[in-house]
Amino acid sequence: MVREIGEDGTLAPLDLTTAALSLDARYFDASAAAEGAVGISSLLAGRRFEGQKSGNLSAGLREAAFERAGQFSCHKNAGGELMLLYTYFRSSASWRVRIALALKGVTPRHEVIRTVDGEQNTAEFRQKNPLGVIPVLDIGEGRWLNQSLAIIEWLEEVHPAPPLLPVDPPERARVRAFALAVACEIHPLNNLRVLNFLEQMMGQDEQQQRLWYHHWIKQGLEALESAIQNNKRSPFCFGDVPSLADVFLVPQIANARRWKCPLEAYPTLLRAEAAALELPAFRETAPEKQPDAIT
Ligand SMILES: N[C@@H](CCC(=O)N[C@@H](CS)C(=O)NCC(=O)O)C(=O)O
Repeated sequence: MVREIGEDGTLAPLDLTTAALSLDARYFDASAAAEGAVGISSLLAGRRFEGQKSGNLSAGLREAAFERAGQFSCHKNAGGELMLLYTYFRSSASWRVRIALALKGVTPRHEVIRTVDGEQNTAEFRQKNPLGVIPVLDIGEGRWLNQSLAIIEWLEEVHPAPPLLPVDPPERARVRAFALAVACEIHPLNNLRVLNFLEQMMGQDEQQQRLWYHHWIKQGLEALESAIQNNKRSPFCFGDVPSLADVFLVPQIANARRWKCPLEAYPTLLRAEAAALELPAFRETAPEKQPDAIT
């Protein structure tokens, strides 16, 4: 049993699950996480433990930490295979999952589903997701997860560090509401199949589709901007570390930019986007960095 020395000198058992939950994303060490370690030694550094000096972890404690953190590792399914993400470089919903996986240090294999060619509509793919949309995450043993938010919340549960939701329940609800505004209010109206329907079934030309897209983006982004415009100080949507809100925001902004939507009216969103894109988990998972990207 390892005991932590509190500021007032009291001793408390060290709960490594809680410790890992409070891991600050800035200290997240992706390479350590690749080994299942989740950067836990940087988490524990600077804290005081019974019988040892601050910042000087005993081999025993380090080992215990790594062992505990290893239980969070979900790179591999029960059969020892890497998880498989069905993705497409331009799919913003898939990008959300790519970001979340990268933030957690989880590296699945990728299988490309070219939605522009209708590969999501094959009977084989619809077995994995009857709705015929990506992303889908194959976690093994015939289990496929769909809906980016459900996938990311699953990931959050099995791989809690670094956390993508704040600790405070009302704040958690605000962050979720922000992500849901993207997932349920903005993105579905601008999805490929909706735009295809406008064109093919309703005879709307490109200009009319653009009008549709711009209208719903403007309405959605205005609401998101006002949801966080009181945040004058912290770089990300809801604080000093990226959350679910940033994971959903960044791909949506990129999508809006691709459709040439004016974005100057959303300075707080753009600031959060810039902060997120400083991080490799956002930058390296971007559409243009994907092997299937069309140049
Ligand atoms: N709400 C779903 C949306 C998934 C979705 O619409 N994916 C798009 C790509 S971003 C897709 O597969 N579209 C195919 C189509 O519209 O036919 C999620 O968050 O996972």
